[in-house]
Amino acid sequence: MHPIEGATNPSGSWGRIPHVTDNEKQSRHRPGPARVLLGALSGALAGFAALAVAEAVAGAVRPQAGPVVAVGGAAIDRTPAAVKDWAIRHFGTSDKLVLQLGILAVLALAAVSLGVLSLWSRRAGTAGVLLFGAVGALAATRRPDSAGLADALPSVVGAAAGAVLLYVLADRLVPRGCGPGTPGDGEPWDRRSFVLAAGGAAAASCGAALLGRRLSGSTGRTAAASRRNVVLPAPGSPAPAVPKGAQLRIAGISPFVTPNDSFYRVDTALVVPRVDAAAWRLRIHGRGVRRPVTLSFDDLLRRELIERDITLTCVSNEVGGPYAGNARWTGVRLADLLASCGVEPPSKGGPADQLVARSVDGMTIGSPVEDLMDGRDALLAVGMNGEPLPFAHGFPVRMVVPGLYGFVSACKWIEDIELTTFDAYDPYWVRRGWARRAPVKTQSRIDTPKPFARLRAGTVMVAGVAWAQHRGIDKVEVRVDDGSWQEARLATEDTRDTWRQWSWPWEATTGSHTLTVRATDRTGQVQTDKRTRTIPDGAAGRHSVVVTVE
Ligand SMILES: Nc1nc2c(c(=O)[nH]1)N[C@H]1C(S)=C(S)[C@@H](COP(=O)(O)O)O[C@H]1N2
Ligand SMILES: [Mo]
Repeated sequence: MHPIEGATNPSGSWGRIPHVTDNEKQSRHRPGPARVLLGALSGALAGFAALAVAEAVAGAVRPQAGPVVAVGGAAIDRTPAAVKDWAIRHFGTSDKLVLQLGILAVLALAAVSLGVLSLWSRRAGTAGVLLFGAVGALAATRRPDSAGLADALPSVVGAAAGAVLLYVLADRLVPRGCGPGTPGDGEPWDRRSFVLAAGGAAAASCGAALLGRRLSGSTGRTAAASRRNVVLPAPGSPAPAVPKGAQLRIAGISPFVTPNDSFYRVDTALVVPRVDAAAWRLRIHGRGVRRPVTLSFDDLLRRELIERDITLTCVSNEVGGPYAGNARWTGVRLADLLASCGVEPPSKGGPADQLVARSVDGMTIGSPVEDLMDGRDALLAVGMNGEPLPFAHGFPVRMVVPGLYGFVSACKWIEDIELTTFDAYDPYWVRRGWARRAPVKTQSRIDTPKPFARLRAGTVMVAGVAWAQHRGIDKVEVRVDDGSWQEARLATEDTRDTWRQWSWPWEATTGSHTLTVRATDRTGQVQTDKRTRTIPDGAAGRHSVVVTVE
């Protein structure tokens, strides 16, 4: 370290430099480690200030317009399906946390680099900060749920704050008399002024960050209060009690009814939308809608409610995967609501064959109108297992349709229903290579024993669930290694829209064994053994589990 680096300048002002030789000028272009460190610190502080201010402004404007959420959302929308699949497989529902941490890591690295860069050129450093602001602003305004130019505000204001701060801090690291952007370690610099500016900025940023939390928290609190205030009326058409025999008493089997807090969650939302039910509206319009309507949450609750058990499955579920759940849903029959708006299915001459549901976060999900009006219990659901929908599962209102994968039917946080045609409009997932129409494929899963379990020889209960929503499951068979198929015992059927548990007692013999399961649905279709990928319309193939018997 240069001896003068640590020297205190009592006045806190710049020392005078009487004369600078060319040689010394050269050396000023190479700041020593201490100053580089302070440059990096300045960058980090500027980055933190930019984010904190941006989030505070977003808290006031719209939480979804914050740069991290906006850039993250844009990244999700642009991620190729294969990468998204990989992320879901490896990180499960933490994939979004991983993405957010990744964005923050990139930002931190960029901020630190820009801080060091500004030791040479303050202009380049601040321009870099503004460039990041522009990226955030662009991402925020181009999101499908963007409210327009106002969404650019958080990133723009944040970046401006960060840029000014970086300029000010870098200014204090550059000795006077060297000309702009020629820092040198041999020169005294404004240490006290730097510490004051840096400390003040850090404190102000913390204040902005806290303010941002409070502001976005208050919209969340209004929504939470609106959810607490919901009293679901008793359904005019309640679901019959689940038959006793639908739930087998076997350790390790998926419970027949999936509790809300363990129900799988799949969506593109980086931050779960928190919608205020009191302010929520649903608009129904489009082709063949003779009486377009806009409904409030109370309007919906005043209609006749029905209650149905429906198993929901995700097209991204691998064979044997976890993205399936069964719940008791309360809601309005979508077919009745559509009929009351004058909508007719294509088979009765209606001009629209696709219903596009749009959510508050800009998701679009298309379902065949014919399926929604063919007599099945397609729901605009308001309740899940006896309580208002949890925020993560679509509060205040979502769609649930028996027999269709979630990505073509189960729009959460729904706010708009447009009747159109498959020719005229491709919704979100279709634009990313997934199928336009996707009925659920017949599937079965071994829940127990677990893969690579070590078992004792003797009787082992092999058990799991099988589903073929809206067709029903008629048979499940299990086979050990290359042996013959053995018929499993089926639990009592609740409805053909729900999954069905099954079990088979196995006389396990020592050695390594492969257990395989297959289901047959009520149309007589046996679950295929031909493996297909999840994209475009769902994985096919049979689940097997390898175990060791000792
Ligand atoms: N708004 C919105 N709704 C959505 C999605 C989404 O990304 N955004 N994902 C769909 C998919 S792919 C599935 S499988 C189901 C999952 O519903 P769940 O999270 O309640 O289990 O929601 C559907 N509805
Ligand atoms: Mo899905």
